[in-house]
Amino acid sequence: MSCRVVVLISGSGSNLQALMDQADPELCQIVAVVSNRPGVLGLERARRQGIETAVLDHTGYADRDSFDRALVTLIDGYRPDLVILAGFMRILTPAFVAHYHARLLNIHPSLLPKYKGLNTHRRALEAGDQEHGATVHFVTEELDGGPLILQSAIPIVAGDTPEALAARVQQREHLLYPRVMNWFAAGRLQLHNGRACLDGDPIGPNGLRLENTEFDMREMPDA
Ligand code: NHR
Ligand code: GAR
Repeated sequence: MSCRVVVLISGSGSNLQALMDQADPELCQIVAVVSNRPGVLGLERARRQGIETAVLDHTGYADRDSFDRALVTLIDGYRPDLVILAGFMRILTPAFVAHYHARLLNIHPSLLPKYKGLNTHRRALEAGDQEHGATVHFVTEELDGGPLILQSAIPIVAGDTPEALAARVQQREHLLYPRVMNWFAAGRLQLHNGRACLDGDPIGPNGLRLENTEFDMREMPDA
C-alpha cells in the first residue's frame, strides 16, 4: 500500500525536485503538487514529471481561515497520507494543522530550535555562528516549533553571504527531505504523544543528525 503524498510549494521547488527524484517507488507516490503562487518553477517541475498540479492563490481570500479551509478541501481531494511543506511560505492556521495532525512535515533552513521564522541565513551570519543547516520537523501550531526529526549541519566560512549559505544549506535539504519522506512512507516514522519516533524509538529533542544516521544499522536491509 503506497503512501499518497501531496507537496505544498510557493517557489522554485528544488526540494520538490529532490523528493520526486528520490522517492522510493515501492513506498510512495507524489499524487499532487499545490502552490499558493501561480507561475512558479515548482509547478513546471511537477508537470514535467507528469504529476498533477493545482494553484490556490491566497491573494484571492479575505483571511487565513477561508484560505486554509479551501486548501484543506483541495488537498483532501487527493486523499493524502502525508502532506509535505517544501518551501511553502504561508503560515497555516491551527485548524489546518489539526486536520493533518501527525501527517504534516516541514523543512526549515536552520538548525532548529535556532532561528525560527524567516531570514535564517542572515541571522546565523549576524550571530557569528560557526555552523548552520536545515531541519525536517512535524508541523504543529507553534511556528517551526514542532518535534524535530532530522537535521544536517554545514560550516559557515569566512566571507559567507546569505545567498552562498542558502545554496549550501539547500544541498543538505535535498538529502534530508527525501530520506524522511521515505521513512514515513515505510511506516518507520510516527508522531506519538507529541514525540517523533523512528522505528518505535523516540527521537531526542534536537532530532537526529543525518551525519550520524548515514551508517545507521537501521538503514540496512533486514538489520
Ligand atoms: N504553519 C504552522 N502552523 N506551523 C509551522 O511550523 C509552519 C507553518 C507554515 C509554514 C514553514 C515555515 C518555515 O519553514 C511553515 C511552518 C512562512 C513563514 C511566514 O512568516 C514563516 C515560517 C514558515 C513559512 N510567512 C508569511 C505569512 O504571513 C508570508 C511570507 C511570504 O509570503 O514571503 O504567512 O520557515
Ligand atoms: C528552502 O530552502 C526551504 O528550506 C525554505 O525555502 C526554500 C525553498 O526552496 N523554506 C522556508 O524558508 C520556509 N519558510 P525550494 O522552493 O527550491 O525548495
